[in-house]
Amino acid sequence: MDAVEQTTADVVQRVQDLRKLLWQANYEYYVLDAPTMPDAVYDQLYRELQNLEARHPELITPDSPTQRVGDRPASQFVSVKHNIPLYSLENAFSNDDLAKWQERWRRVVPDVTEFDYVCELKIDGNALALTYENGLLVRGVTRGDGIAGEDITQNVKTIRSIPLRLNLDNPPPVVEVRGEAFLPLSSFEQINQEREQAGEALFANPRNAAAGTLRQLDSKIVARRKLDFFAYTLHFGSGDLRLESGESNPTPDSPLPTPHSQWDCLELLKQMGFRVNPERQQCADLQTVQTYCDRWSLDRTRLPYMTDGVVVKINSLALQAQLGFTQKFPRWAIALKYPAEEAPTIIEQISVNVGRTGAVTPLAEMRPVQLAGTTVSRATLHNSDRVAELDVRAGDTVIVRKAGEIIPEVVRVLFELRPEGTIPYQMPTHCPDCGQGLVKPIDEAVTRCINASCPAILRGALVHWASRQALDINGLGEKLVLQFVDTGLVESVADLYDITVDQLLHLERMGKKSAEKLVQAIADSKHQPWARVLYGLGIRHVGSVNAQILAQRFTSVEALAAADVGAIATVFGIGQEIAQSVYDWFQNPGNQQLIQRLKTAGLQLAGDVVQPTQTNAAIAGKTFVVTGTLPTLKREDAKALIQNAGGKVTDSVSKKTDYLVVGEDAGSKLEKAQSLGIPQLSEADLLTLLTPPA
Ligand code: 1X8
Repeated sequence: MDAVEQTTADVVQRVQDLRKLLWQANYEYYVLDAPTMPDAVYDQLYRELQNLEARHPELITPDSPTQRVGDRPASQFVSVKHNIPLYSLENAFSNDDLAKWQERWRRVVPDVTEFDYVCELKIDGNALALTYENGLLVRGVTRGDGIAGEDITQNVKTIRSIPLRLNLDNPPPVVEVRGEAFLPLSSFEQINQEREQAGEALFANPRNAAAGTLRQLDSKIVARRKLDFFAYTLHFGSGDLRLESGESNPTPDSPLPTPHSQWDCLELLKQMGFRVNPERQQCADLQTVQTYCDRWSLDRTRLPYMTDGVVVKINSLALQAQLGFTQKFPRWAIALKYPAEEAPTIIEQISVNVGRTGAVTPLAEMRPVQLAGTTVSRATLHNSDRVAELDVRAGDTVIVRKAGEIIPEVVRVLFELRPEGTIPYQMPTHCPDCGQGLVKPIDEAVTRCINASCPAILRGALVHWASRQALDINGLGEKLVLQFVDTGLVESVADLYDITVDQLLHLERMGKKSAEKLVQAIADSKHQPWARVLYGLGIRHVGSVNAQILAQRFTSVEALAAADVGAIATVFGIGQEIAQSVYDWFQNPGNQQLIQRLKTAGLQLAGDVVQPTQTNAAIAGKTFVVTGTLPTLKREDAKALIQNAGGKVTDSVSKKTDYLVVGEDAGSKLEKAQSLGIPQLSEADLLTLLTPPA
């Protein structure tokens, strides 16, 4: 059973707590323009409340956040009713949702066999409706609640990418253009910097900064803030929908071509002088749509503006008109959202894990939740200081985050939802694996088990030894390692090389074939190069890159073991702390013995590392700038790798920069590189370049 089993009284409480939290979030979002709750978290808590209310309709109250249709515009601006409502889009969260959507709309028009889609990026901004009369911009209105918005014409006119006059010789009497106003990331950062200096509250994200800017009463301030706009729909006339296929031009003598598709509309908008997002794509089928979405869920980090998904539209306007709208959404379009990176869930228990360095890490065991496309049920709490800082307890509702490749972590506790009777978490005083007392140096955040023969440390060391970047022993995973250690078969990494097929046959679920395969895989690992062996030893601060660098300079284990800290630290890219750690490791008699045994077993403890410098023309002599957070490499490591391959690394982007290596949250350097047309590399691209041709 879950730690927090819910009775009816609990349900009443939960419903009330959820409402309070959502009210507060709404207030922060709509009134203060300073939200603290991520949208994905809001959506999920909202859905939880909706579900509870569906199951207990007697609990629904008229003021529940679920009962609100939309928000009214603020009072300072004049409210304007839209001629055509600004619909919101139905959301899809998976390819499955997308396929269901296609099935659904196809059932409405069973005779339609030929169709295609247009994919556009979903800009995380603020929708605007712009009205042009006889080619002149006369009104700009926010989306508001979709029925009525605020007239912000003066502010709209400050957006440089919105034409004040359409680029048409014979403009139709009335044209309505819709699109998304947004703040480029660089402008957002600049505004927040200025606000910080002025001691003002920061905007939580570019969308809110844009919303706050559009609702500024002083349009001079708006003008300074560099809002931008992408146009995406086009309506003729003041009333009903856009042209249906076959309908004549709105002004018969105008040279305006009649659009028959969304694609035509985008082209026409461009012709009329609007900025149209360049990443749009026509897609013949859902397969192509999915490829587009997959690509942009990754590549979006390279864009100088925020997107939160992909909008998929049926291309044909005739088909769009045939399908029409539901109560809330167009049937002919859907928004595929990028997988959420933050979500609320409930902590069932806090446990600890002892790693291969003896570091004791508190772990949150949680109700499984979907994050960034995977199911997450455990998250790291890092260390006891962090647990204390978060004040996270079993039973708490928390927000967990998983971005891309990053390990899931607990971001914060929703204290409003804390049940009665929880107790603060206390780290264990003794190792859960070997029972020895744990140690936490005063000046360190990490609690450690320092028992060299602790089975947890041994297990970690073995898993690391067998891992892909180390000795790459196929078939030796966590489950088997657990058995090796529990049965006492393996007490050191070196013991792996003495294991026989017969010994393996005594283990659970181990057949002769797999036993032979494993013994062979272990034997094969003896051919792995010295740099990998060095990495496999698991010396603190010696990741695969540092191992590579060290093995390149010290071409045998004897040379490395004989070097003093100073000699090690002179290697480029290796700092004092790393050097000390390597030196200390080799001073330990247990480690010296391990090296002797590995040598006897026949592992490669010497050898030249391939010198990419000599063969790698792609890197040598080129100038690189590294920016943002890379998925696996530290920025310093990436720089060291480039320099070791003969490349130059500088800190600022200029015309002389050959490549920009870009990670997440890249800022102004990325913008500058884009403006100079400097090619960008992902970490994967860089590693490919670094790999010397075979
Ligand atoms: C909202 C958005 C649309 C598009 C881009 N960004 C958005 N935020 C687009 O169609 N290119 S459409 C839309 C809506 O209909 N609510």
